[in-house]
Amino acid sequence: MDAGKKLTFLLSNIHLDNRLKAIAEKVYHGVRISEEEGVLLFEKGELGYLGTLANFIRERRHGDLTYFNRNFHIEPTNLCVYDCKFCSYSRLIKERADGWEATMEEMLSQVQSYDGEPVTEAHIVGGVLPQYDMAFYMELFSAIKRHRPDLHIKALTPVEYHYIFKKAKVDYATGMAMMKEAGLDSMPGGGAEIFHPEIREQIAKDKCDATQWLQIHEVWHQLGMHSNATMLYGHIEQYWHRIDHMERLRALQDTTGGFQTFVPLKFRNKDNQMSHVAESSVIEDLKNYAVSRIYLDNFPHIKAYWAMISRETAQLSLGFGVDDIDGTLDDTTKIYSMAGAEEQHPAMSTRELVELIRNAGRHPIERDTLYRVITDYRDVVFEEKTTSTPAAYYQLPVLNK
Ligand code: V47
Ligand code: SF4
Repeated sequence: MDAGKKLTFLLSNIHLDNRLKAIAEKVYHGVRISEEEGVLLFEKGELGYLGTLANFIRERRHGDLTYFNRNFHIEPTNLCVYDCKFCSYSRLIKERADGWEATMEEMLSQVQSYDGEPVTEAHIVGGVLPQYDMAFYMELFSAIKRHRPDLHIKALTPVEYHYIFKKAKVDYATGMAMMKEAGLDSMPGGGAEIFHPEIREQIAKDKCDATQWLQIHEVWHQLGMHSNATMLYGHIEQYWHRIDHMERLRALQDTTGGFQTFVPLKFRNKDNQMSHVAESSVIEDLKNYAVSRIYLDNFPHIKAYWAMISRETAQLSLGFGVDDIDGTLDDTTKIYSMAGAEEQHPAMSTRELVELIRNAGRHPIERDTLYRVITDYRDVVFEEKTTSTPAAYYQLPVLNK
């Protein structure tokens, strides 16, 4: 049954709660839902209902198309002046022996190691340290562009920008314009966590607040540029905090239109100061993707970051509003492996990503960071897999008589 028929079938269900039916009507007619309705979806919407609504929206926007890209991460350092309670990755400066601090040359040689490879994006993000200041990042971006002008630089979050601009005594608009001039192409969605101060102050005290995070994205969008937004969920927040978070994003997007993708990030609890907090279930993760798709009616894409939630959950999420699963990664990020994600060395070949999407019944598209199509895999056939295992391996052993 197609997504539209499923939704009309759901609307004809006489047992469905009237308030949920009213939300389904709104979704069917493309009408925006309110904050109260968003909370109600979390509280009362069961998985099948939410999936039907979210998949209807996803297929109305994208059909079966499911996006991925070829990317790698550069993580300059895991030392950080901040002390976010959920972070398994960072080490405070006093624990310097336990961390890494990459030099400009090391990061450039990481970029050079992809020479001749069809990667399209370098995602640069890490801890916050005084030596990685505005001048350092401007030189890094320029040097990457000199070496490989076509490589898209998706780098740093308002957490770093707020810190380096303050240190350099420049305002956000001037600072972001200078970053653009140096070669920055887009901003990833990190550092958003949960915007509401009631939660933010408990888990991510001292770093940029919600207003500053949103202002930096706003000035970036005003320069005609794009960015993503994340939400770290499934810890001490309540449903209304999630909706409050999405509401602030939806309101800014109404003004600028610069966000491309919303990336819900499931809290992972290994080796951090919140290890006593249980992780959310897969059902909860799927509900969260679905509500995000329904609530954020002005965001083009919803991403499931496969490295964090496992390949199987990424496949499932494609039926719950998700249309993007991030990229190849090439084992270049430690943020989630250190926090307990299933993937200890996250890397997938293009073929594996394509097959993962196809096996979920969807149509794989390799995109660049701005969602321009690089390869449509609808009719691409891969060569048969070869095996290096000698044929003799398959022979039955000769039994001794
Ligand atoms: O801001 C840190 C999160 C983010 C944990 O824009 C954790 O395409 C869960 O923003 N459990 C950085 N999450 C990563 C990020 C990102 C990732 C993939 C794609 C994009 C994109 C952006 O990681 C941080 C923080 O919210 N994080 N520790 C943890 N224990
Ligand atoms: Fe530092 Fe980012 Fe970790 Fe917070 S989440 S401690 S800002 S690296």
